[in-house]
Amino acid sequence: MSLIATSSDTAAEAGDRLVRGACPHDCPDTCALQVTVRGGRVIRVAGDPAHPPTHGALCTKVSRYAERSYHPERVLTPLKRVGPKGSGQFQPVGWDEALDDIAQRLRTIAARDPQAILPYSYAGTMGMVQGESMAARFFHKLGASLLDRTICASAGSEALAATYGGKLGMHLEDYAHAKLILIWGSNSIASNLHFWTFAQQAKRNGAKLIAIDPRRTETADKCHQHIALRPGTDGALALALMHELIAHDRLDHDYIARHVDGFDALKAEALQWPPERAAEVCGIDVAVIRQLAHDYASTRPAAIRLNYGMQRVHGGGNAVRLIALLPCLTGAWRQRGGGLLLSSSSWIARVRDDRALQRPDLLAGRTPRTINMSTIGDALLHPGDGPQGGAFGPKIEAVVVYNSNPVAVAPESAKVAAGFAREDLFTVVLEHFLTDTADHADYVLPATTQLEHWDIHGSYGHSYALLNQPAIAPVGEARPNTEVFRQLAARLGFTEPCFADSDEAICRQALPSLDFEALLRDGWVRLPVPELPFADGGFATPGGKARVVVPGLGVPRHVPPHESPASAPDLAARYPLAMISPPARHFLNSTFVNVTSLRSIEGRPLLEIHPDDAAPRGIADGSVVRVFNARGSYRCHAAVSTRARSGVVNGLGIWWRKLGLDGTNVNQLTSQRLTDIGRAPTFYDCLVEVEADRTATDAAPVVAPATTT
Ligand SMILES: Nc1nc2c(c(=O)[nH]1)N[C@H]1C(S)=C(S)[C@@H](COP(=O)(O)OP(=O)(O)OC[C@H]3O[C@@H](n4cnc5c(=O)[nH]c(N)nc54)[C@H](O)[C@@H]3O)O[C@H]1N2
Ligand SMILES: Nc1nc2c(c(=O)[nH]1)N[C@H]1C(S)=C(S)[C@@H](COP(=O)(O)OP(=O)(O)OC[C@H]3O[C@@H](n4cnc5c(=O)[nH]c(N)nc54)[C@H](O)[C@@H]3O)O[C@H]1N2
Ligand SMILES: [Mo]
Repeated sequence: MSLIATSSDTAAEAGDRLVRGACPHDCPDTCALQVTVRGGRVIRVAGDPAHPPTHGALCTKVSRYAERSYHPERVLTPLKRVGPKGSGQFQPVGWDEALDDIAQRLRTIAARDPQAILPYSYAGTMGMVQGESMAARFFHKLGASLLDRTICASAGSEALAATYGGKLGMHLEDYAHAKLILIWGSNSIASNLHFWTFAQQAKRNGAKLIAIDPRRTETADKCHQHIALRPGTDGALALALMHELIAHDRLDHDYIARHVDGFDALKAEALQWPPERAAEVCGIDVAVIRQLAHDYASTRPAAIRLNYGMQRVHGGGNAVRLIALLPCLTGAWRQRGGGLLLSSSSWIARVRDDRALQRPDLLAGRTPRTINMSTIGDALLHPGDGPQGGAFGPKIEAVVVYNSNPVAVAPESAKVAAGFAREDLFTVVLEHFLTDTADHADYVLPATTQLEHWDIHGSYGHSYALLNQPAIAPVGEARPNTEVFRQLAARLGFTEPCFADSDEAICRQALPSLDFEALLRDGWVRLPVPELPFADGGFATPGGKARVVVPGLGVPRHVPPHESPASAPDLAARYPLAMISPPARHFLNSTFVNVTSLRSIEGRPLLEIHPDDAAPRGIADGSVVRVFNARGSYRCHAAVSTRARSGVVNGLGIWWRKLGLDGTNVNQLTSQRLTDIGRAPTFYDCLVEVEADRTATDAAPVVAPATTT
């Protein structure tokens, strides 16, 4: 901690403290923060100029982090439910009363079968400490059901790991050296801003940027070319590119011979995909595919920034496998600025001590069932007839939610909300705010924000580790997640010493080989990673080669969407439009929706619809529409715009349900069907119909946000 340097917006004063932190949010950028504290209050959150990925810049959202932490609606005391389930009616209670009662309820259920208790968490914070450390220890010792954390990235991650042996790829900084960048299934300006800086550097040095995305995003606007394919057809496009590389002999035969396992099988598959066939499937011109293959084969260095947006469809896993093989066929990995990045999270995983953090040994030989978070609606409502079949086991009697807002973010949310509304379900939610999920709690426990607790972070988009030191004391009566699980462990009589570890001690346990003093001093350290990861092969697979054929997965192929006019014509006769629901720029999933300054930039829940689809339906720009399918109906405002391609509508996410017109959001329409690999949700594989809502007055939300009574 030192005196802050003078800055343009907030002049430093004597006595100001500068605290080093890390952005906790679920974003590939994981920025290094500099937090200025004056008189015990945070007055400024800025990016660290010395951290190469952050280079002193923050996104609009996180530069408002103090506004979020001091938000007047923040939950500041434990709350106990006083109204019907889901009504969001609570009264404040003391911590001891809340924890005693929660411990008693969990003990009673665990005495019958601890698997009736389910932790539900995701990446509200990506911190290792406030994520799965004390919480994992607690649930392991309890013997609770395990959670399969699939809601975001498991299709692509498992596919990437099947191909390269890990979630490994190009270094973020090296994109500046590329001469061609395919920005594939990613709205980088919205969701990966610090990558965009390097892409712009490349652009200034003459690189061509191509966006491959059904939506004309703000990123696509700034690329040289935009290829608006149909959702869920990326695998077909990748196969046609391979077809062209093979047909015109643009392969790096030496790289393939030494570093690719199973090329002949891939070749046989790709030769089934002449560009004409893919053009038909993808809904794009054949000349576009030929040109793209030519550009990719003839430009050096050629980089791909793949993001998770393209794997939220039935064939998402196979599509990632195919795209990940492209730089292996052209030898793009050889040059700095060539290759691919989807996720870099195996770099941090290699130095993280998960056994120390999570203590799976506390299971003591028990093997609890695993429940998929992406089908939580079915899991809460229909044990026995979900994808788990008859082996589901005991009904879920208690859910402890932290770092997640499933009622808003999980698919088919009518079922999720109905599940959380079960009167016989005991629900505890650790939260900053009364989210849609917290509204369904029996107890809401006030959690600290990143300004108030210790944590330690890796990143899935760069190659550094970061430490977050608390800048201020907890606001109100908030407590770190870890402290809640420590206290519950004590009440349940768990006496292992690990339940007494402090948060700072857990930070020190997490990455034992890194220099903790350097983390304390600088806030971040670069991980021990090779300069050019696969320039000379060295994939992390058993044989060291990139894999075409993977045991259990066969040869990668194009897997069509569950729901599309081509793959489900009967369904498409009723619901002819494909809907995708990518993130809105000023929200982070459902986080920040309640920050007024950010919500006012986004305006209101929108459905982008192409003029050719709007006109025959009599839909005017700004009017209220009803979007529906067999799973549900959702009303929002139409944005008639060529940001949508014809045949595809874009429902920008993820609004809080209670801030929507009918107390619903876009996940009312999405399905619980899963991807080909990784058991992940298929948010962007969803047919709908849209009609003008002639009864609607253009009114403000009819459901007011819940308040504390
Ligand atoms: N501002 C902001 N930043 C975020 C997030 C956020 O909500 N807001 N979310 C964070 C999270 S949780 C994650 S996982 C990461 C990555 O988050 P992602 O959800 O991958 O976000 P995007 O990079 O925006 O990628 C989505 C893009 O994929 C496009 N897309 C949809 N379907 C298809 C398809 O079938 N094929 C192709 N080629 N493209 C398709 C969408 O139109 C959109 O532009 O970003 C993080 N960053
Ligand atoms: N239709 C549609 N649905 C989607 C997506 C989409 O693109 N379209 N994207 C999907 C993706 S990629 C993801 S990753 C998921 C995201 O789903 P979630 O991981 O559930 O993310 P958020 O909605 O941001 O909710 C995180 C919650 O954690 C809370 N939180 C933050 N920090 C802390 C903390 O330190 N302690 C505690 N106790 N709470 C904290 C926040 O207040 C917030 O309410 O949503 C998925 N859902
Ligand atoms: Mo995500």
